[in-house]
Amino acid sequence: MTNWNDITEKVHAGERLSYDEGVWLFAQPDVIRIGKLAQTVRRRQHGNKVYFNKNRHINPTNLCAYHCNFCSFARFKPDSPGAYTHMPEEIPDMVRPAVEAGVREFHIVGGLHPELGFDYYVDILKILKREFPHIHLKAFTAVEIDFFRELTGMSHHEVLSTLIDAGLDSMPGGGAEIFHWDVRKKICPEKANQEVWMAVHDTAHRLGLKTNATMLYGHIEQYEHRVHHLVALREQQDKSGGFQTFIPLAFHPEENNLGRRLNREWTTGIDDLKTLAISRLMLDNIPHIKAYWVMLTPELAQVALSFGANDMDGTIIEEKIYHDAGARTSQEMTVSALKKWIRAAGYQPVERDTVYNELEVFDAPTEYQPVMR
Ligand code: V47
Ligand code: SF4
Repeated sequence: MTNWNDITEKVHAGERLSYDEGVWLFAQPDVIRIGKLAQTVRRRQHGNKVYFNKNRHINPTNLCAYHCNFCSFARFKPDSPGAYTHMPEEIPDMVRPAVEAGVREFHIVGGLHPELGFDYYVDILKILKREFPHIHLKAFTAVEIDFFRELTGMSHHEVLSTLIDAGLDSMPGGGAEIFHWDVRKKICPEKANQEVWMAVHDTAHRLGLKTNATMLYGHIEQYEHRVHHLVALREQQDKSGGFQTFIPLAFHPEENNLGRRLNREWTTGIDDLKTLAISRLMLDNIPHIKAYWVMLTPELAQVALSFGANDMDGTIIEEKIYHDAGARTSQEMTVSALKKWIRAAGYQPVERDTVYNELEVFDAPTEYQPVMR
């Protein structure tokens, strides 16, 4: 029978937790105890450091050929209220102020445009790389890559190679949602399934790209589905090794079918912390766990740093996916605010680039600092 003593011993010995142990942990009400265990792992791996970066999100279009039930961002017709498409040549001027302010990464994801072809996406990378060669382009989820395969008839390998030639440097972790088909068929049946999502990341890793992974939780899934998801990622990482960060994504219920039709609600802070902590415990081969402040709120992200997370994401500047779904957080965080949140939680802020080279290690907090308001 699974019990705290065995799990604690395994965590202290650096041994891998099983699927059953993951499910058992989710069922435990003692989130502090789960957090303490996750913190043992996090401190062993990263000491007192918390990473952030200077990034800017770019969502080129919200027109989408798919209809995911949790999505509040997509529009389906060019004349639908709020629908937009930025053409590639418009984008540099949109993002220039961020570049001038020192941003080092563009995080580029968006809708699967039903009419524009693959060249639209290739051109976005080419133009941004030409204008801003020093900026890292972290672009397109595995779902987008698979959509490009469908558009062009090319293989994932050919699609990714073309994008790398155009300037792609790494890939974000979106589109993973919940892999288990019992859930996936209800929330996003059109999307690349588990096997395809994994195959894209496998190909990316073999082409030398680092990628991230996510899990969208807090909608219709059970704990078993979450643990199945984590174990699937862990197995893929054993094979291809290129995942660098895992980001649990809390479902936001406004303006989407799941929120409206099924009356799904916001996740609770306790579930958010538990999910982060168990992710840290289960994913023994993925180095970083991100507390995405836009989604969690900076306040909860700060607490998450003591529940296994070691990364806060970055400055972001413009965020649409979560704000369309009801997020009340701001769109942007300055570097000095990020540093304050991190230091006030008792950690040492470290500015990183996208692939975790340390760019600047800031002073560790020496005394308690009240959080700025
Ligand atoms: O794939 C969409 C999720 C993802 C909702 O790699 C929603 O560093 C909650 O993947 N409620 C895109 N979540 C965001 C993403 C991401 C974010 C930050 C950092 C990184 C990274 C990746 O957002 C989608 C989907 O899973 N999403 N709608 C919603 N209503
Ligand atoms: Fe389209 Fe992505 Fe929204 Fe699904 S989650 S409807 S693929 S924009």
